[in-house]
Amino acid sequence: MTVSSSFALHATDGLARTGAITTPRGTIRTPAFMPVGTAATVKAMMPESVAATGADILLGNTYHLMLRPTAERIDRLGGLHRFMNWNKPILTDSGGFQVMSLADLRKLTEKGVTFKSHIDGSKHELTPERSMEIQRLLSSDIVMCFDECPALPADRDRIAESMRLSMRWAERSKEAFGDRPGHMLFGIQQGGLEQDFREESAEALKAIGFDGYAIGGLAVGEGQDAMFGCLDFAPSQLPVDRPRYLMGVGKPDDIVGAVKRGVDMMDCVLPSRSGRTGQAWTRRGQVNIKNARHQDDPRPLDEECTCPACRNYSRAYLHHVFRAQEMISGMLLTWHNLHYYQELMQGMRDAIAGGQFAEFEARFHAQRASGDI
Ligand code: PRF
Ligand code: ZN
Repeated sequence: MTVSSSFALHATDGLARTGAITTPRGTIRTPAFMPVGTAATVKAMMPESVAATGADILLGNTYHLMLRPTAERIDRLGGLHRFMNWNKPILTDSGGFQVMSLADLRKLTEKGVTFKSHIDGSKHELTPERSMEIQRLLSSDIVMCFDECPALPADRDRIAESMRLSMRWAERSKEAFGDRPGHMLFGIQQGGLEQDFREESAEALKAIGFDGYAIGGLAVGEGQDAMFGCLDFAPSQLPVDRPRYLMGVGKPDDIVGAVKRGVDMMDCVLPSRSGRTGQAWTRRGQVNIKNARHQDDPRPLDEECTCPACRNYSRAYLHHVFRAQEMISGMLLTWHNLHYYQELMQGMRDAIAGGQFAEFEARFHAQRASGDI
């Protein structure tokens, strides 16, 4: 018997969609937010705690894991799920984007990219074929095509050239991925902010055929207005019956705006990273726990939040442990932030299912504008 994966749309409200991706490792409720577990850990969180926040799926990174501890070692130890003790689905990014932002001495050719490790300076090569092999060794449930994208702003020629290279790599990725029942391969649309290039990219990907389609090349410095401008046309260029994944987004208001425009999946380091730097995200806005105004405050971070940081601790305590650089500071704030993000996603899923997305969005913005934090 072959175990297959699929996407079912349950309801739409305007362009917003809710549904579920079924995989042999579990169901992913959409719109979904994927916490980032770059180096086989969501930093400062035990995997069971990540699951308790409501996450159905994590993101892992080819680039980091191929360098340390290596994909071959993870494979010998039984795959990434077993290695990190996370039994639900894992999506892995393909490495090209991280090479371009993190590695040294990068050289890009038709074949792929060579680079030096940011950890020890050792030399490596990533190609579409090698990226597919690494993601297979990692036992990834959702594999991303190997792609490349320029930082914005970039001129049209550079954007077109890069997008067309990524489309040739998408074809090689599909060929190298082969037929793997129970695992999904997602294509990645590129083309900067240019509607015609996004269209060309979408057509190229649809001709190859993927289990899902990502929107890449956004949130790379263009600003929210420009990103939303692109999201006003990009999702509708992709198949209606496949999941759409906006890569590397974002702040809570970016996420709400993306879901409104037809996006089903997102990932971002923001809730976990900012938890470790003392930033909390709440329905009433951002709280900087470093601020001295919290040092005598007995109230929780968010009165309405049911996470352990808010149920069991005061702002004064969270302020103290941050200032004292105690490890529990990053643990509690990361837990709160991931809990808040997952509650936001659940709120959107319920609102879309009930035909109330516009009301949800209005309330989301009104609560943040109240400034009552
Ligand atoms: N491609 C890949 N990973 C990514 C991106 C991309 O364009 C982005 C852009 N925001 C984040 N992560 N493969
Ligand atoms: Zn909380």
